[in-house]
Amino acid sequence: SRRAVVAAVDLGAASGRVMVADVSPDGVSLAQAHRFDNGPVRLLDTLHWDALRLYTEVLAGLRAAMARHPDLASVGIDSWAVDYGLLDRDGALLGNPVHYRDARTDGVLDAVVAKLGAEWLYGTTGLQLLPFNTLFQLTSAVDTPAMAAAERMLLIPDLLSYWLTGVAGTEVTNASTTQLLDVRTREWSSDLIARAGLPARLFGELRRPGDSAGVVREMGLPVTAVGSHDTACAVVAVPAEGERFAYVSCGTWSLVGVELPEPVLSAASRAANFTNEAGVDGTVRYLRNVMGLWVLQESMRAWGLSDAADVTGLLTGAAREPALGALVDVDDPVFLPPGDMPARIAAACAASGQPVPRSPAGFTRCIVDSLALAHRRAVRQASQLSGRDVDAVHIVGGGARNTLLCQLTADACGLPVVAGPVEATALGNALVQARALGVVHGGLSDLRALLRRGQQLRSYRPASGAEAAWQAAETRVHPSR
Ligand code: LFR
Repeated sequence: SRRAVVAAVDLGAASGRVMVADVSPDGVSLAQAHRFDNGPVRLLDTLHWDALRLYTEVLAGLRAAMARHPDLASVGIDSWAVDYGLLDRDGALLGNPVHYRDARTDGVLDAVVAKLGAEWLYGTTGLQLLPFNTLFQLTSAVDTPAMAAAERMLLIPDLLSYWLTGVAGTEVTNASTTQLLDVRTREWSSDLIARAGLPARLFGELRRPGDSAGVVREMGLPVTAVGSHDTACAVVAVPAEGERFAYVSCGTWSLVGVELPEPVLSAASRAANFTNEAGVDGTVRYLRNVMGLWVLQESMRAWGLSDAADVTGLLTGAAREPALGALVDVDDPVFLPPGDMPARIAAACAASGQPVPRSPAGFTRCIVDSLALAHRRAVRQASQLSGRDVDAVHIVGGGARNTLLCQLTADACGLPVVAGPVEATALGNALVQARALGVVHGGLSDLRALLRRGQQLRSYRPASGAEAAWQAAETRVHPSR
């Protein structure tokens, strides 16, 4: 057929949405059926996700989408990576999924790396070392009663899909973020699983984007596996022409990198902590996690600010602040956990002999400048380490709305920035479904060409002569390099 209406469920750390996409070879139009807040729930000492509430909201969104579009042909689900639920032999959930920012993994990365060897681990999985990778979360929980009873580990999108359909499966793009997949074969590394002392029974059969993944029992709606990792969907929807582009998938995190046909597993790549995550169509998402707008979101929480108008106010104020004043290394792990973010930024400024920002606008400027600097660093390293020339930087996701960040990223990188689409993740999710349904055809470049028709994109030219100041800023923040 020439057209399909599909639902894209996209769960982020701060909010979830159910979008409806009308896809045809002429383009995609997107509308929101349901949106809800998401966030951690602290029970005693542990940060959790409220998995049953997520399920309830997803179902409410699907009902709303169905009511408006009885011709809905399929649904695809994506979310943030690495987090999971454990199921017992009856398929029951063993405890609430734990949030990746929880402290239970403190020190675990170092212990596992000491045991397995950083080089071997990188050569096997191709993954950057992040303290919350599923490998480390599972290791931290290996002696718990839940683990003893566990028969299956399902990542968040697969868990929701299981509850909707009764069918358990594991989608490969998200599985690649666990640090338990073999980067070459894209199958579970049984060797690594054994050496890490994890039960092999937890890791079930893998499915690929485009595979069918059951039927939502309540409404008979087919589920199609997409890139269930949100970043995999977002990269599908980078509206680039050709291959000489870098992307910043910019939301709670900034995922900064390039798309490659093969992984890069060099010593330099490992030292720079670049990751080779599995993309749609066998591509490699060669990128690094930059701490992202989390730093601003968490500062806003400390200031008692939360809505879109508050962000606009802060950014307007920040734009009037002097450029490249105080700068911090946003990727310092000190900024990872929840808590008083302005206090941590102030401490970092003071420790490096810089003036401490004095107002929310001042802090916001420091955050946005520091983020643009981190984008520069990651774009340049991605290009150098992979040998891929980059002519433009695409910013997709919510951060594409942040005009200050987009302009500063262009200035810092010395490259044109193309901003948008804001809803890249939902668009990538929908396009993979539409292709599986036979409505659109071809590879990622064809899907991207289709996307360029009709998306509102905004271009930013780098300010001339800005590079030297950003080069100097880089030396200030990373003096040893
Ligand atoms: C972005 C993202 C990143 C992943 C982080 C934690 O939403 O999925 O790709 O590193 O969340 O899961």
